[in-house]
Amino acid sequence: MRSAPFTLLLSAFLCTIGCSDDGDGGAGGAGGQGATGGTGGATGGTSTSAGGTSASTSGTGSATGGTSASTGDASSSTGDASSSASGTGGSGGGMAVRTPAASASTLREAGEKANPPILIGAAISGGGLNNADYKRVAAAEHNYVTAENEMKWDALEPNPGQFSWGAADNIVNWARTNNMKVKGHTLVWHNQLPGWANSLSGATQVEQAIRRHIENVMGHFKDRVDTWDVVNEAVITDSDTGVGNPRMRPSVFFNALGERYLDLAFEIAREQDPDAKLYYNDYSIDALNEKADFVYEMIKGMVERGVPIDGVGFQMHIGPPNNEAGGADVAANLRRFADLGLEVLISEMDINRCSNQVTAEEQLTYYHDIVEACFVMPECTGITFWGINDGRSWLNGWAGALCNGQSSQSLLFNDQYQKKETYNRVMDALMGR
Ligand code: 9MR
Repeated sequence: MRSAPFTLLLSAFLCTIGCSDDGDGGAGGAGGQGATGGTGGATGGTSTSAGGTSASTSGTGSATGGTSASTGDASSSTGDASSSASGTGGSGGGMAVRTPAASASTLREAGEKANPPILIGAAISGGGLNNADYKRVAAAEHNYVTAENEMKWDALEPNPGQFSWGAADNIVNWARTNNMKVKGHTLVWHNQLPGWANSLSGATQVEQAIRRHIENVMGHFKDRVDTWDVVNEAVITDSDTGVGNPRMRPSVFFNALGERYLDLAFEIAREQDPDAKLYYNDYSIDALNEKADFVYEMIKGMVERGVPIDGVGFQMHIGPPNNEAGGADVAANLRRFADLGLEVLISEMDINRCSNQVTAEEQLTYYHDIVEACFVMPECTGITFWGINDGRSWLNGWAGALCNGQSSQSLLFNDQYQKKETYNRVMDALMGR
């Protein structure tokens, strides 16, 4: 396992997904999917224009008490696993467990037959859906979809009040045809914002833009998308590994509204859909580190203020440019968030092998132990991998990932769409092995 000092040293000169000046959305992965490319969709449907967190470390607050098997509809086909989360949190209630399937031949089946079920997701790109093997593996092995780029602000609202739905609709409709649930990603994020949104200023302008965006996007996908990353990556540290001076990230949103932009976004989202699951999502908060502590206090404050938040996504990008996290650390971290009464999710998992910072053996251990940490907790309602096959990983083309033209070897399938040993280790964890 990589020692913290080395990680720190390395991260001191890396600046990638956590940098506040990377608003152009980056280069896209080796598969050629750009951040804004080729929506090809109808435009129109415009405008319904309306109108100090402390950084203290907190205990893990692990639940104590005996275990009790939870019950749930293990046979549900697409598995509304999220419903199983309610009522299981809270430090006084004893720790429930998830029971694995007796047998399963795909990840999806293992998730659906677990009790309670757990969603098994993948980031899906429009480009990937042009490939028959990609589509076959994606649908056979997963029942939860996150659009890799096609539902971001720049893709959906390229001009103020003018929406472009085509590329996102393709993914959402493909998912639904294959009985997969969709997570909307992402409503309010400093990155992949169109230029016009980035140059807004003043509380009124920015609040109106947030409102119009959320209302139109959630309105368009209503009845097709019922889980949302409402706010993404609102916190920054000096290093992308989650270390050093955690603070609210400067952005067009934070600069105009302060921290209350998070409350506002969740409240508008709740007005739009009283039943949707509303999540906060961030990277390098996977382990018990400074950024995770800061985000914990931020989310705790929101829960205490009655902000309508249902859960937190832990991206779980392991290896450069982000943090490393062992299974025990992940378990303790997820537990304290679940004890706030929230769902927790692994939302963007991949493990980068470039530069051998994570060895092949460590990668297998991480995949098994991190998936296991989530799987055993009924409050952990989904595990999403950030892509299908290595060749299309965003990491391959991302400078801070240190790949230098090589494959990041970060996912569960190789370029021939064959299962890798990483797949087997994930399957073992889902089967309680
Ligand atoms: O995988 C996405 C890549 O194709 C884009 O170029 C990049 C631009 O920011 O965004 C990637 O996805 C990110 C996700 O939306 C939010 N968390 C970090 C992910 C990896 O950078």
